Amino acid sequence: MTTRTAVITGASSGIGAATARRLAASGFRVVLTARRADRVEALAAELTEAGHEAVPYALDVTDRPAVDAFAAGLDRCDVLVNNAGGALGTDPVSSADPADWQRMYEVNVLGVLHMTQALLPALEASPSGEGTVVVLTSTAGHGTYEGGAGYAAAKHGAHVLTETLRLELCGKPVRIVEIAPGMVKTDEFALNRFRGDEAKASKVYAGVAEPLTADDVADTVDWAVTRPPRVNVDLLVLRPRAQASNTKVHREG
Ligand code: NJP
Repeated sequence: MTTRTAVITGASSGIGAATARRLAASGFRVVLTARRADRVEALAAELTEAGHEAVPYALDVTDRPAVDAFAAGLDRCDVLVNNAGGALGTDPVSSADPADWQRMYEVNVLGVLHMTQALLPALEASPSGEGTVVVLTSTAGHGTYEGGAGYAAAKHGAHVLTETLRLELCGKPVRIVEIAPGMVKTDEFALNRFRGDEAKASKVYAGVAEPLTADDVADTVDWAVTRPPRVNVDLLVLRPRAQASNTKVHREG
């Protein structure tokens, strides 16, 4: 029998990489996917060196044939962490670029759909009966803010997918978990949102004493998937203490 296996999308950085480390430490064989092969290979090597089972796989979650080929080659999947995603731009609705919205929908919503559809048969067949789908949405999936409509619309889409799937799979041995973080300071999220503009990216966290870390979020994923199979953590919202809502953040100085 192979080891309990967790597939993590977007494992090349931030929350995905931290989740891979946490789940490996919890005894999962982790399958690390992202588009940047060198990143997932390096992380897999690091985890293997530390005595864990880790397999790298270069995958774009918006490429359905590639996702299907990946799923076909997998012998087992007990946990799927749909983490790949992100934001592009902070333009108001009046002037936002529709191409950015399309890209955000493709990765944050359709990416989750592709991966979940492709891996559901394996998750339902999980030998441990612990098939679990985790979706990393956002507090932007539960409320909006000025300049955030494109990202919020996509994350609302991911939230609705998750909630609907839980209803549709009721009675089957698969749990559906949504983790919705607020402000998390990761190396690339804000940088990608502002297309590499470091000054704009660092302003997001300016004066915030302690934004969440990638590991804070990974810890909640690990906790949710290691509950007894009867326990479904429907929705876990976490924010830094300094962030009371999407629009109320305490900044020092
Ligand atoms: O972001 P980042 P975080 N196919 O940019 C991958 C949500 N969230 O860890 O493909 C496959 O470090 C990309 O890998 P690569 C957020 O929306 C965050 O902060 O190699 N993978 C990278 O590993 C996202 O869903 C915050 O470029 C694709 C990963 O996705 C999740 O948490 C707040 C891909 C993104 O890692 C992780 O965010 C919040 C594709 N087409 C929600 N496109 C926050 N940081 O503040 C991208 O509420 N990736």
